[in-house]
Amino acid sequence: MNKFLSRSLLLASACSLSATAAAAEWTMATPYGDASFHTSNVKQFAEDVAEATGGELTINVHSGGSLVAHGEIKPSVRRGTVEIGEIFLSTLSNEDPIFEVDTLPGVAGSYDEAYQLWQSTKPIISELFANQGMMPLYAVAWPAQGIYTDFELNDPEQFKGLRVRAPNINTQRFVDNLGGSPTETEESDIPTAFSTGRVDAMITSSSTGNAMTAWDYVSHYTDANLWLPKNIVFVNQRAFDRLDEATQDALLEAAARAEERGWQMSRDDNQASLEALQENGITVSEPNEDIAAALQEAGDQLFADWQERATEQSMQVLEEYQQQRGN
Ligand code: PCA
Repeated sequence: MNKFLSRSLLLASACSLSATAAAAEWTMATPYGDASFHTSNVKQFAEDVAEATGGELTINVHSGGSLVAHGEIKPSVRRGTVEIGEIFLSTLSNEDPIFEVDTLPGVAGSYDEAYQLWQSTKPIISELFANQGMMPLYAVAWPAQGIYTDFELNDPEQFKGLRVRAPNINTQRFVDNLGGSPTETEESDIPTAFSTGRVDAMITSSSTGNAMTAWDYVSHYTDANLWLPKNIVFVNQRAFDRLDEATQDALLEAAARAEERGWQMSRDDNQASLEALQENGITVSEPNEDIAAALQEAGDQLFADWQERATEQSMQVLEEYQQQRGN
């Protein structure tokens, strides 16, 4: 090799080395599939970050639990084997009851209230994440939860023994209170749960019903406006600290935009999904009086049980939120 060529090769490799050292590449694990608006939002967020940082930070999104199963996403981000993740927040309820406050009936029954609840609980939730070396970036609500059945739901007796798919523990307790038989099932396992006869019904949103083509398994959606639970996106603090300040700022700014966009996407997707369900033959209706009363009773019991479990700090946060909400 002549002298000139070897010098330019050396230079070239030095340049690419410094480029790799400066630019960060992150792995992001999410639990929901590509048909979910949360996943579209995450992907847009990753694109925004790449653009705003001029490629200094690339986030590679692995959706639908394809890289890490839902239950392993938080531990993986905590360890730092994955830098950033998204989860259904209330799945952390066994760690602290504050994580399931958004899956309680009567606490927040509209997008505005759900957003206010997020603002009120964000400091305590951020503190709990910080204690484990992680930082929340943003959270977005799902549309209100309702009940999918393969019959017209018009009598509370129909809940007796009904095998209902639920996305978290609190929803399972709710089904129990109604006299049904709950099973916790990931979104990706919904089709198999129905086709193998493991469940007859499910509690989830218009959006998930639409994304999972609920019309293949059920005929009715009772739009019960139970609660608006959230997904949360969070980062490993050490990975964040390794970024230079400009990149950190760009990431936080993109996260703020993702949060704002996500709440609007949720509202829009709710409308679009309710239409899609009906276009595909699902009967959508509100609960009749008897069903509404049964849901109320099961919900009151759920709330009373939560109060038993809640820490003083969580109770205080909830009371402050309720005062701000105006009752
Ligand atoms: N969809 C997710 C969580 C709540 C929702 O609407 C699910 O059912 O798994």
